[in-house]
Formats: sequence, C-alpha cells, structure tokens
Amino acid sequence: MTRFTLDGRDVEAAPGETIWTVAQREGTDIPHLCHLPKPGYRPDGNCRACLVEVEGERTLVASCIRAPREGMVVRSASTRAETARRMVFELLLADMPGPEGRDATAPFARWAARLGVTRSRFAPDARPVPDHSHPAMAVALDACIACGLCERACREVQHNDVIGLARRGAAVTVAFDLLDPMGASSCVGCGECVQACPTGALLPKGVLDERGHRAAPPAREVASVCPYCGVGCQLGYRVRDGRIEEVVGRDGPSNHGRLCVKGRFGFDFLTHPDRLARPLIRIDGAAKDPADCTDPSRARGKFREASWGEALARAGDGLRVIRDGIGPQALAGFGSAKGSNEEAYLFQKLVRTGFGTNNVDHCTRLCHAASVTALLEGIGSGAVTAPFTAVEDADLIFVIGARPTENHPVAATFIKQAVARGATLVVADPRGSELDRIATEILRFRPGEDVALLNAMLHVILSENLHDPAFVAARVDGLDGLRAHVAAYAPEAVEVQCGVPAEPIRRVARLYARSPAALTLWGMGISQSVHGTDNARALIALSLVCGQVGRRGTGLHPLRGQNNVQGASDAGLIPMMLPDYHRIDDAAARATIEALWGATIDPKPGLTVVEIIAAAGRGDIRGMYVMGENPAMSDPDLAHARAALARLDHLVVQDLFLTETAALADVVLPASAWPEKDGTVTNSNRQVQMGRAAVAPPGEVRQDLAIIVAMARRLGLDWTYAHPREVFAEMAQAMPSLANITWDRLLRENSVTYPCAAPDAPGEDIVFHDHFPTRDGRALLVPAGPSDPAEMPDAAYPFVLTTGRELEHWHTGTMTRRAGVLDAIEPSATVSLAPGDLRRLGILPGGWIRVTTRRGTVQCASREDPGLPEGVVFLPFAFREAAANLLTDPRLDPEGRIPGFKLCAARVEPG
Ligand SMILES: Nc1nc2c(c(=O)[nH]1)N[C@H]1C(S)=C(S)[C@@H](COP(=O)(O)OP(=O)(O)OC[C@H]3O[C@@H](n4cnc5c(=O)[nH]c(N)nc54)[C@H](O)[C@@H]3O)O[C@H]1N2
Ligand SMILES: Nc1nc2c(c(=O)[nH]1)N[C@H]1C(S)=C(S)[C@@H](COP(=O)(O)OP(=O)(O)OC[C@H]3O[C@@H](n4cnc5c(=O)[nH]c(N)nc54)[C@H](O)[C@@H]3O)O[C@H]1N2
Ligand SMILES: [Mo]
Repeated sequence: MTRFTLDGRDVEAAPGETIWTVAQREGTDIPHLCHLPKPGYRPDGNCRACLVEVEGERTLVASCIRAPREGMVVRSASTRAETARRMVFELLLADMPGPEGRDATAPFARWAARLGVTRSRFAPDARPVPDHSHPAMAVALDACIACGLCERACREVQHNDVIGLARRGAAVTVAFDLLDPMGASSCVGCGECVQACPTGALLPKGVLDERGHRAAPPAREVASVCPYCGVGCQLGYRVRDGRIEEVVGRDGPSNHGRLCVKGRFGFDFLTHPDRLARPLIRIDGAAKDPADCTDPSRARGKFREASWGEALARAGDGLRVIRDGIGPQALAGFGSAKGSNEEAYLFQKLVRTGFGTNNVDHCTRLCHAASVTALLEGIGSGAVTAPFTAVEDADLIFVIGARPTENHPVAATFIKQAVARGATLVVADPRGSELDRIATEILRFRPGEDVALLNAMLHVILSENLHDPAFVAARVDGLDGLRAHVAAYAPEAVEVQCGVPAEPIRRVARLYARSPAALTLWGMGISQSVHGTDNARALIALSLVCGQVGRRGTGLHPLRGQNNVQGASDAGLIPMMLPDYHRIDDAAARATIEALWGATIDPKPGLTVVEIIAAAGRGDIRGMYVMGENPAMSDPDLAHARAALARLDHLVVQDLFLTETAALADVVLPASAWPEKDGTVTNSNRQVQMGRAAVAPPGEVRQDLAIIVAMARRLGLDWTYAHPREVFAEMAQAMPSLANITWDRLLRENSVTYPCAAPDAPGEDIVFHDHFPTRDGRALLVPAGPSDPAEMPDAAYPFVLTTGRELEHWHTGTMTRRAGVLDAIEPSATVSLAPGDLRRLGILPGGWIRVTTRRGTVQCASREDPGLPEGVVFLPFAFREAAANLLTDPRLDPEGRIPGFKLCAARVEPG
C-alpha cells in the first residue's frame, strides 16, 4: 500500500492504482475523457482532462496514468488544476459543433457543463464531413477530440484492429482502415467504439432524431442478457416509448461490457411487421404443402386469425386426441434453447407427463450432442470444465472446429487478449479464419479427418512420453488401450489422409503436451459429424493424458451455441435424460422425479430430433408441438424433413414469426421474444443469469411460459404456475446442480456459476480439481475410430460441401434477417469458394453458382474465400432462398445421433 495525501486527506493506493482511481474510490470526481474505467481499457493520459497538481512538480500531471508515490501531496481541486482543465475543455470545444449539433448526453458535454465551459474563445478548424456509410453507426468527426479511446476499444479491447489515429499533430484524425468510410472498412460492427466515445463523434444511428441529433437517453435501462449466442453477454436495454432504442454492454462475467454486432444492433426484429400478433388456425381444407416452406408468406392465406381460447383448444385437443386414440408414442415435442430455463423445464415436463412420452428434444441434438455424449462417457459431465474466460490464465489455447470471431465474437475477444498477453494459439480447422492472423500454429487439415489428426497427436505424445503419468495414474483409466490404439497413427502414416505434413502435427502435439496450462475450445467442426462422438473422444483423451484439465488455465470447453442450450439441456430437454442428466432408464432417478412431479414417467428413452422427423415421415409420429425451433430450415435433408412435417395429423408451432415450420402447422401460437420476458438462462460458462423483460410483446402475443401452462391444462394437467420464479423453485428441487442458486439471488447478483457451494459463495469456475463426477471419480480414455466415413467426394460429386454460419445471421434467419442493420450487412445468400475453384469454374466473385448434392440443388451468388481449401465450398444455413439443408446428409453419428452437417459430397457448377 502506498500512502499519500489527496486534497488534504490521507489516502492509500493499492498496487496498480493511479491517482485517478484512488480519487474515484474516495468519492472525488476528476474529469476524464480519454480514460474509460472499464475492464480492458488501459489509461492513456492523452486528453489532459484529468490534470491534477502534485506538490513539488513543475507541471500538472495526468491523474489517470500517474501512480501515487509514498508521501505524495496531490491537489485535485487547486485553482491551477481547475484552470488548466477548463482550458483543456475550451480548446477541445473550439472544434466541436455548436450546442445544437453536440451530443448533450456524452461525457464531454456533461463534464464541460460541470466545469462551466460553454463557449470557446478559439477559432475552429475545418469541419470534417459526417460519415453515414455504416448501417448502424454515424461518424461525426467534428465532435472528435482525438482522445484515442475508440482506437483502444477497437484494438485493445475487441482486437478488431480497424480504427487507428491517422496523420499527425493538429491534423490527427480517427481512421477506419486506410481512411476508408466506416461502412466500407473491415469494421465488424461490434459498436465498442460507439460505447466508448466520450463526445458523440461516434453514435449508434438508432439514437439519432430526424435532424441527426441525439435526444437525451431514455431514463429506463433494463439489465438483461443477450438472446443470441451461448456467450451470454450481459446488456442493458435502453427503452423509450416501449421500444428498445439502444443496447449497451454491461459488465457481466462473460463479456466485461463487450457486445457483438447482433447483441448491440440486432433487436428491431421485435417490431418487424412480420411479427405474429394473434394466434392462427389452418383453414379447413387448406393443404399442407412443403413448397410453402420456400416462402412461408405464401402460406399466410391458408390460416385465419383466432382467439386464444379457440387456438389453445384446437392446439391442445389435437394432441390429446392422438395421445388417447393412437398412443403417447405418436407424439413428440421440440423445445427451445432460445427461451428460458423455466420454459425448457416446463416443456419437457409437459411432454413427459402430459403427452406421456420421452420424445422430447431440441437443437442440442444438432449441435453439441456428440460432445456431450463423449464428455459424459469420459468424465461424467457434459458441461465445460472451465469458462472460456480461463484463456486469460492459459499458456496454450487450442481452438479446433470453431470460428469464435464470427460465432462467439465476445469469447473471441478474450482469446485475442490472451494472445496479446503472450499465450500460444493453435488453430485446427479445414477453413482459414480471422484467428489465423494471430495463431502460432495452424493445422489446416482435411474436412472429416479429426480422428486421424488427434490420434496422431496422441501417438506423438504417448510414444515420446510427453503425457502426464502422475495425473493419469491418479485420475484416468484406459491408458494401455489408448496407447495400443494410437500406435497405428504415426503422423507419417496419416499425413496424406489429414492433408497436413507429419512435422507440424508433431510440433503441435509437443507444444500442447509440454504447455504448463492448455485450454481446449471446440465447436461444430468436431461435433457435427457422423463420427462426432469419436472426434470428441480423441480431443478429450488428448486433454486427459496431458493432465490439461482441472487446473487454472486448463480445461475442456465446447463452446455452447444457443443462448440457453446449456440450460435447456440441464433442464432435461433431452429424450434419454431427466433434469441434471439422470438417465431416463435409471429407476432410482426416475422415482425421485416422479415423487416430485406426482406423475409417472415412461422408462423408455425417447427419440431424438432427426429420428422424430424420420418417424413422422413414416407416419409413426402423428402429432408435434414445436416451440422456438425451426426444423423446416435447421434439420438435414429438408425435402424429407418438410414432407414429414407436412404429413403430421397435428402440428402446433409456437414462435415469433410464421416460420418455414409454422407454414406447415395446424395451429400457430404467437409467443414472447426474449427481451419481452423474465427468466433465467445458462451460458457456455455454466453461469446462470437473470433475463428481464424490457418491452411488452406486441398485439395479443402471450408469454411462452403461460402458453406452455395453458397447453398442459388442455392436456389434463392441473398446472397453476403463474410466474417463472415458481418454476425456478421447483427446478432447483429437481436439479442439485442449482444448489444455492435462487431466483432472488439471481435478481441481486444477475449471474451465478454452478456448481455453487454456499448461498453466499461464488460458483466454481473451474471444476474437477481432484476427481471427476463418475462413479469412481476417475476419467476414462476411450479410443476413437476408425469409424464409418461421411459421404466423401467422388467423380459425380467431386466437392465437399460444408455448412455453418456468418457473423450477422442467426441460424435460420428468422430474427436477424428481420433486423435492419444485420440484414443490410448480409442481405442475401452466398456460397463461398476458394479463389482457384472460382477461376476454374470461370466465375467472377458474385457470379451465380449451383450446388447439387444427392438430396437437392440450391442456387445463389458466389463469394471468394481464400480461407477455403480448394475442393471445399461453404454455404450458411440462414437463407431460405438457398436453404443449405436441402443439400445436407441426414445420416447420424451412431452415438450422439447428430447429423454430419459439416461434410457431404457436392457438385458445383456455374448457374
Ligand atoms: N453469428 C452467429 N453466431 C452463432 C450462431 C449463428 O447462427 N450465427 N449459432 C450459434 C450456435 S447454436 C452454435 S452451435 C455455434 C457454432 O459455432 P462454431 O462451432 O464456430 O460453428 P460453425 O461455424 O458451424 O463451425 C465451426 C468450424 O468448423 C469447421 N469445420 C468444418 N468441417 C470440419 C471438420 O471436419 N473438422 C473440424 N475440426 N472442423 C471443421 C468450420 O470450418 C468452422 O470453422 O455458434 C453460435 N453462434
Ligand atoms: N446445415 C446446417 N444445419 C444446422 C447447423 C449447421 O451448422 N449446418 N447447425 C445446427 C445447430 S448447431 C443448431 S443449434 C440448430 C438451430 O436450429 P433452430 O433452433 O431450429 O434454429 P433457430 O433459427 O435458432 O430457431 C429458433 C426459432 O425460435 C424462434 N424464437 C426465438 N426466440 C423465441 C422465443 O423466445 N420464444 C419462441 N416461442 N420462439 C422463439 C425463432 O423465431 C426461430 O424460429 O441448427 C442446426 N442446423
Ligand atoms: Mo448450435
């Protein structure tokens, strides 16, 4: 501790604290512009707004960067300091637009007013022209004071490296890339700069009035969580007149105030004219035509609006008739990973006790099902062993089959910061990505060859004795079997198969094994494969043999996809598992839940997503309830999936829009979106977080929770849940994982990690320090592969088609294609090809391409992607006009029951 005097008082500074921080803590406000006291922002001391006087020093000092010395005497409010600060503001004000055009809400204006600086005696410089080229943000550099905060926001916080300060001296200016208009630059639209700008030179367009001025921010800011991905960024909705006007990042454990383009600018889908406002019932005799899925608005005329009473009666009774007439196994439900934990819990309870079947699943099946299968088998738990923020403590970060800069952009900022700090980054992926720029090692291997690659790494580690024998002896079984299995996988033996030479495989294996702390992050490239479980097994084995789990900076982290896929899975939205992953065929576990529910549960595991669709196609499943999923876009082999959905006797869809799935429904129930409801969600880091309603749903839209309860009552259950907190309380009884986490605690703290040892203890970030949650506490190494390969290219279909996502769009596009900014950035489908392939096809980027597989054909514009290897084409699955899943192969991984979305054989032609 350093003792010094501040304005006549004795104060103490902890190591690392500056004069400014201590003053702030002591309740003394010192003006600041270029300094943003938020995580990730380094003080820079360039704007001079925070000058203070230090006894014995000739010049005033910038308090935001000056560390106090023992015995120092600081005066923050001396006449000299205050005069100097006023002069700083007056000089800066000279170049600003008049009060008319200034952002009166920005820190600059607020400080200037407090200091009484309203006019400047200095002459202004030339006025830069405003730049409105970006769909989401307005740049008015006349208000810029060149404080550099936006540059630090872009380069040091989000690590996007777009903004710089160009030119020198008085001419210094903020530049996007090489002085490009913001909209033409490589800006990814995260809005961090806008959030940081202290003057209003950078503003979200959404807050500007017709004259381009910003009104005073709305008084109401509602603290909640982002509805998009599993990162679970905490955010604040600023609400005016019942509308979300602006979204700001809040300091949550997984985002530290950061957001991405979707979380900041992707909310106007809530008020899009397509939003369903009243229940719809299919008009008698109006045929269900799978062709309606190509443009659901065509199906609108086949529905009539109905009252809630009629719609619920129709929806519930249709299911009841099937249950009572044909039997419970003819029914199935798809719950949602986009809703709350409470909704997911009630949904599975409804299917299990109201329908009487375990045919309940959700998008986790298309997502990390293979990872979870392998994790449960290997270490007894399907959740992450460490949060992705643990990359801060890692020496080596291994990212395989994931594209975090696009799909988990805020998690990516932590990776990028860790690399800037000195961590080694290894990226293994068939397709190049943004992260490659900062990677130490890149293994760009052939699609589908994960098992060969990872087994080769295991081969190197075990044959060179680089594993951690003490860890294995104490905590892991199966080493001998694994050693024997990988003996055949010398890198030299599989290098052709992998498409990566032996040497880098050996190098990466050694790096990983020798690293004092290595953390593995993986995504869909591992799991969405017909041998996804084997892929994950090999990855888990790698971590276990090297002891890279259970310690600081180590761990296994499958990056979870949907905002609540972790929570929905925990809550039991899985056909073979009850809440907390108790197997449905475990009689004791079933008895516990049966006692809690006062109901009996079918002991037979239910069917999974793709199996349910297949059963519907055969006529074995006759009725379905689909809430917050869009299988008519997200399932593989859509021609079959859509035909199967159309064949159902009764389909109830509960969604925000008339989706491709809803186009085949008998009853469509209009539901609340995330910013319209209260509820909890669980992110990739096992953080249970509180979501709060910010706006009212439109029209007659009802809360999802209330709709599920009403459906349950139509099916004969006497449910009375009136508020999510009642559901949470019951859930906590069914789920020991929620011990010490209560609704009230979440209201207070916003986020609590499970497992959590006491009502006042923080949860455990890193788990399995000394044992795994298996029967004997030991982990199991399971040898992987060789398994049946996916549909590989051949003479007729010589390309590999891989599918996935883009930064701006969410899955099947229902929300993001109706969000103005996101739609403006990525308005239409494109298929990406390697430059060489485009050339060979004789097509310029943008030219039309036809992609055909054994399932179907789509056509769309082409895009050049130098990151793609030749022979591989990439199609996102967000666009109905070129629906990727018309092409994909429905074959499943035998254990995870997940389809191989990442790989099938395709023909690619100009078209
Ligand atoms: N912008 C945006 N973000 C999202 C989503 C979204 O729709 N849009 N969806 C969310 C959801 S639910 C999920 S699950 C996550 C998914 O996030 P990611 O896991 O990052 O998903 P993908 O981009 O589908 O695929 C990941 C990577 O797998 C690679 N890959 C392809 N084939 C193979 C292979 O054979 N082996 C290996 N190892 N890699 C391969 C691809 O090149 C790609 O880089 O994103 C979440 N975040
Ligand atoms: N080809 C290909 N296919 C894939 C993948 C791939 O990589 N390639 N990835 C797979 C993966 S990982 C996933 S997770 C799935 C995702 O598949 P889906 O879950 O089917 O996709 P979404 O578009 O997220 O569908 C969510 C639906 O919920 C609605 N919705 C949103 N919020 C709410 C709410 O609060 N209440 C209600 N009632 N409805 C709401 C939306 O409008 C939308 O219709 O797709 C899978 N399909
Ligand atoms: Mo997912």
